[in-house]
Amino acid sequence: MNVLLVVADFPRDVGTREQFLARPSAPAIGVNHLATVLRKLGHNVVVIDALFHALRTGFRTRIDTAVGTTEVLREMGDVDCIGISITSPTRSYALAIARAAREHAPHATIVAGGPHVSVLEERLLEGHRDLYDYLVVGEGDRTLPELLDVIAGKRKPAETPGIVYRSSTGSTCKTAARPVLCEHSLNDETLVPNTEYAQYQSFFDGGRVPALAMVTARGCPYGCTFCYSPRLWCTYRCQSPERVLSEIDYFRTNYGIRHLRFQDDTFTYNRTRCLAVLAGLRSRQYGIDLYAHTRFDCIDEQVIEAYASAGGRSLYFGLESGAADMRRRMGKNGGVTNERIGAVCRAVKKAGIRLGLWVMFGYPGETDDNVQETLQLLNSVQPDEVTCNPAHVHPHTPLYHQAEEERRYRLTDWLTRSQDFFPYDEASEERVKQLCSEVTRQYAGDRIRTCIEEEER
Ligand code: B12
Ligand code: SF4
Repeated sequence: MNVLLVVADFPRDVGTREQFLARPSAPAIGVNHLATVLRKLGHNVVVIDALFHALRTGFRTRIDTAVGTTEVLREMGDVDCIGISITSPTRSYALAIARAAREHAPHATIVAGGPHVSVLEERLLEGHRDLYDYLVVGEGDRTLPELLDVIAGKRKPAETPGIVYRSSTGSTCKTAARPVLCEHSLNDETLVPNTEYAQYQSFFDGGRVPALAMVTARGCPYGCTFCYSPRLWCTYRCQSPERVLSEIDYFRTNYGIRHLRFQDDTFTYNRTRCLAVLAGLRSRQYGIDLYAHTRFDCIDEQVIEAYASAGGRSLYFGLESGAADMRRRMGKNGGVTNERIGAVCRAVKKAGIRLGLWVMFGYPGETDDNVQETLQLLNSVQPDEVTCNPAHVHPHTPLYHQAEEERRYRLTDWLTRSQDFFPYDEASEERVKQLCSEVTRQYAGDRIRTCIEEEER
């Protein structure tokens, strides 16, 4: 089958210029992985990754995804299936892509997948009956190949778990949930040298250095109130150290990668696995620079040392607030004190690793004193990079349920309202954005600072 997979562009009203620039540039792992799976089954697949394009050019150039889709559809000729990957903030771009697809490939089947689809499920189909033919809820690794069989008439939709579709009578049907991939499958089935990466060889941070981004675990065992990851992935599952190292070996040998960004939600969560991966990397002496994300309550000095000696360059932590009470409200960092946070930050810096922090302003209940506590903590630990976000509500998170109870938002708002993001408190949004912008700028890392300076020249 001829398949086009499209990743919608980055949302435009995310907040501040600095926030945009702070994004790491990395190809969309999920869609490229799906493309590799489909190609292995003999399908012809083209990927448009508009998010990556925006990221790698520091948002200086953007692909209009709908226009891009139209052009690629013309080049591809007959297309059987168009798959669109959607997050909640990119849902309006996804609609534009679907409209372009309907117009220029009227016979193609349009399938939507990704986090936003798993949030709204059948509501999304009911809201856009003319645009989407099928929705894939949850992981697409097994569902999408089966769905192509459905489209080819080789399989019945009702017998395909994990989809939403319209029956012949026009009613909306949802099949049984697709079980998530077990760890064994994560090791086996996702052992696809991601051939798509060939086209991304020099993506990293807009530079020319061969690099790789990997997600070596799915799910997060924690429960931060603003975060959709735990619900999206259900349970935490990780690939074995051997599996992780074999993929790195592959990309080192074939593409000479020199940077590696672990996009796992909490890279150090499984301490034994993490130490084994780091020991393997250290012994290989590839000299690959590592970037990873984690939390203050699942890291210790030994892991920090191991990370540094395996090539660790940057570690990013979700600090979110300098006020212990706010962190507690956010379900963040399991009671870790400011003293402990300070000690971890010092250990990271002492090991020669760049310290990156994620901070959130405008969370419900945050006072001016809380903001001052955050600024003081930042001042005392002197991070190398800070990325600030306003408190945005994403559907089906605990924060959303709070907002829903307070009658701020309903799930259907993500169908009817056009803004990309929903600030928890719309009245303070501009002030919060300004604060985010100032703090990100104050601690801007070299890459962000260069982008800002280039833009201002
Ligand atoms: C890496 C990452 C980023 C990178 C993206 C780099 C890149 N080019 O991919 C950066 C830092 C730029 C980023 C930015 C943002 N992100 Co982000 N990000 C992630 C993260 C940590 C990993 C994504 C990933 O690769 N996952 C692994 C792959 C395998 O999963 P996947 O892409 O979802 O694909 C699977 C399924 O969803 C499905 N699928 C996906 N697409 C499709 C398409 C079809 C047709 C089908 C059938 C199936 C399918 O099948 C895939 C395989 O199973 C996730 C959290 C997470 N753990 O997933 C958040 C996450 C996706 N981001 C999120 C958000 C909110 C954002 C931002 C809005 C943050 C902000 N405030 O600015 C921006 C907006 C970006 C955007 N375009 O939407 C949310 C989305 C929530 C929602 N309701 O939509 C998530 C889930 C985080 C969270 N904890 O809530 N992000
Ligand atoms: S630790 Fe990170 S990924 Fe996990 S629930 Fe909290 S914010 Fe989400």
